Amino acid sequence: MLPGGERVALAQIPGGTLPPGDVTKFVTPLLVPPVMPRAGTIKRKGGKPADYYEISVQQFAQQILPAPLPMTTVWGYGAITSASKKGLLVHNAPSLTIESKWGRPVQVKWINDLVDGDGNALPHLLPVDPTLHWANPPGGIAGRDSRPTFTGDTPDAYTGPVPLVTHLHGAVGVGDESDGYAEAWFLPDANDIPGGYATHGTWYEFFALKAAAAFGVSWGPGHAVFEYPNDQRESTLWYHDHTLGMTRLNVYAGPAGFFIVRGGPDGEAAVLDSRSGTTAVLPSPAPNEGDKFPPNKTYFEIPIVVQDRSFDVDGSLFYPDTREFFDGVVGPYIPDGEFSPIWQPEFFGNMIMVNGNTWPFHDVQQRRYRLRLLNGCQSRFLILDFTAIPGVEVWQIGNEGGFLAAPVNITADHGNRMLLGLAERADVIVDFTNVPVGTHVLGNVGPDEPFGGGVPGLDFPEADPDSTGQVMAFVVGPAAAADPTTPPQYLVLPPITPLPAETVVRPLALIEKMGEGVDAGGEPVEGPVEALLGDIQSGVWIERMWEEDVTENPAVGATEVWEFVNTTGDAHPMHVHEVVFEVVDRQALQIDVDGEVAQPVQPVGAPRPPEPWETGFKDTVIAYPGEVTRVRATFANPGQFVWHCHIVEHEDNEMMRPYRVGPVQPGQPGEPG
Ligand SMILES: [Cu+2]
Repeated sequence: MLPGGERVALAQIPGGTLPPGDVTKFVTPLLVPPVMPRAGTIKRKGGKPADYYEISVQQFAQQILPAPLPMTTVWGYGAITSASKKGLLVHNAPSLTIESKWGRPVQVKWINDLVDGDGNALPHLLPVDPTLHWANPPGGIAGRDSRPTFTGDTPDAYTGPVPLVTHLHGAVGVGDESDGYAEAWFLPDANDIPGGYATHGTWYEFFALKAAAAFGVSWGPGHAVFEYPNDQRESTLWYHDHTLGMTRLNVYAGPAGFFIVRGGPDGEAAVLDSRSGTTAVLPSPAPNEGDKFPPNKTYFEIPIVVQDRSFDVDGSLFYPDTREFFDGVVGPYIPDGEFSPIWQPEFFGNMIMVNGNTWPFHDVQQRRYRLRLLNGCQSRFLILDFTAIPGVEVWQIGNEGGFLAAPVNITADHGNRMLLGLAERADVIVDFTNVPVGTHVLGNVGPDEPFGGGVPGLDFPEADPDSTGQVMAFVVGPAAAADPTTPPQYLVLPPITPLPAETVVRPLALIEKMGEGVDAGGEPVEGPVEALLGDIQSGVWIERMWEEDVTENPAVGATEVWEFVNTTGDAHPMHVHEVVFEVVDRQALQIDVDGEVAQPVQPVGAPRPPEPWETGFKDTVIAYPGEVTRVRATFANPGQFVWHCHIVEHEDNEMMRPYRVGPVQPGQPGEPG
């Protein structure tokens, strides 16, 4: 573990009533998510044509666990309209992949369809803690998007209609009206919304007007229409819910999917083969719109999302309904104390789900594959471990922002292991050419607890080898044909254009707030109450809650370095909306006699350059404890966005802040119209 203080709480690997050992591994084939069908094409005078989608979130049952174990009730996105007769109107978790082309905008009508057959609102599948600063629809117009105050008893979980708002993670240059701002949520258009409830968040109407002006679209009950410009580098994005104080639960319930931007000057066609100087051949095809489902084609390019989940014996998703689950704290809970009664400081599922199935297998040939990997877990850092696959060779060629500066040989140079923080993506070439025919398991040696950096097995215990230490199996068979793809060592990736020099350096703080509670035996327990962000003035950090005014306000077009000063004991994957950034460096911080980061904050020693897989551009970066992690970004597009930790339990309880590019917008919430 890197310096930075004591680990304050151990994660609990126990889960629901279904033990991981009762779930047979490697009996379910990996789902290769098909492509989301378009509802149509929008042609605009003098503008670019756009792909148009109509996508709802619904509740349904899915066979996540292998049969004959029960199905699981989940939520997922799915198209409700298809321009083509062959389009798949399928709701699934993860959802179908949106395939987009560089320079061609995508417009989506996002629909909250969490209603039952009678049109009445469905309650949440999971326990919603109403004591956080959250969407709070029952608060009405005056009390929405607040931290409600309670008197008397500790409140029970919220069971009313569910707010949703979709964020496209990795979308660069998107208008703020389309970014899925956490206070732009909306309830389903249900028959039975209780009187006095807010049906949408604080920013919904302001953004509805902006969207109408920008794209001529109209928002209404239960839906919003967002547009993504897609003029960023070719890259792997993903879409998921982003509702204030509920993201951890909404995402755990299922709604998430891949969104791939292809083409452009930094796209696949610009990857060269160094032997010939001509365009290289990467493993393909990926699924296409119009492919059959289940597929009758073999795919050599596959998106893979790894998520952790726990289940009860009836197949339902398990997520703790009491703080006690985390660290034994039974109170005092709000309003008698400062602990939220349900919120978990972190959550670690005790099973691994890949593309919507626990521990699937995938038949592969002795040749190269391109895998677009995503860590979609709640709090779990993954260290994907290829060491049990003899003869495999793994090269990383891309990350969140597209292709790296150069391919990275994970096998030869990095011990055949790949660290993947929450929401990070890795575009990898996995070469099975020399892997013996048979079944081989992709492992995980990341911890079953908060991650602080360091070496598996040395600085922290590796994940349980019988459960979360296994991810999926590759069943290797002979190649059906010669492999036409370019060996990764010959790949010349598109040149990276560095950002301009920064004009502002902005020190920012990652903070954990501890509280004093008691366990069931009445013994005192110290535990996390919130995770927080803050700014730093004269080397001293200042806690900033979500409700406070914007403190990060880059000018339009400014290039800034943001310094994530991690004062906590754990690593946090920091995500900035709207931009991709360069990782500049990391540097140790002066530690005080108590082992805490000293104030005033003082970097010590030589800065450490980014890791080889952090070249190019990223949208999420691991900020290690006791270090400052510096990133550089150009803020080209005005508007109101957020930056936050992507441990979704942290994000939901204050580890997210609004930021604004450019001046206050006329008519924005909180400002005179
Ligand atoms: Cu965090």
